[in-house]
Amino acid sequence: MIKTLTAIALTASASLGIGQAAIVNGDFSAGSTGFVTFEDGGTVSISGGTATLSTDAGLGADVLVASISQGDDGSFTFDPGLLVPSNAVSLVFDITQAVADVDALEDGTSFFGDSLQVLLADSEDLLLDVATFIEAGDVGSFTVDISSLQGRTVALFIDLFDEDDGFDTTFSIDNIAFVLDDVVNPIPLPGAFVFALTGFGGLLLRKRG
Ligand SMILES: [Ca+2]
Ligand SMILES: [Ca+2]
Repeated sequence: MIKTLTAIALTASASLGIGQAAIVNGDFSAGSTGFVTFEDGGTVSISGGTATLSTDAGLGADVLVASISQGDDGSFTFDPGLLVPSNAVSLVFDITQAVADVDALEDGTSFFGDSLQVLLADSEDLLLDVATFIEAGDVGSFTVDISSLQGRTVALFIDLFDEDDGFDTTFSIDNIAFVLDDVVNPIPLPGAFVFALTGFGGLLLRKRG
């Protein structure tokens, strides 16, 4: 009986804290380890614990000019994919730089501005993909709800798009991580039961004393 009560009490008092599971080298402290890099009209620089993607002067052959990815080699094979923990609630990352400079080689006629896309692509269902677009000036910490991707295999893409907006734009990203909900099915206890447990513990203490 005592063992049962102890087990219930421990479960009930399980931590409600939030923790993070590492995406490999999400803080870029190990350089480009864990990431696949792509450049075609843009430049990727990973140094000082930060990844920086910049559009080059002029336009690339495609609007996608640079990318870093994890969980895929850029050909959407998802091998090896990135497993989203079953208790992951969000993806967080910091944008520490989002600066636009005039690009005289662009016409500036595009309706769209240069942007950085942070994308979690689902390996089986495009409709589950979660994407966020960052534009010039968007510095700060971002939190993206990924509860729809719990337990699924995905790939993380940080994609830089160079539009014909008259600017070259540089983005720096850092501290990419999953945020986990640590709660493991807590059992709600009625107040009277908690009171009884506390009293029971007190009795034990007095006996031992
Ligand atoms: Ca450009
Ligand atoms: Ca541009």
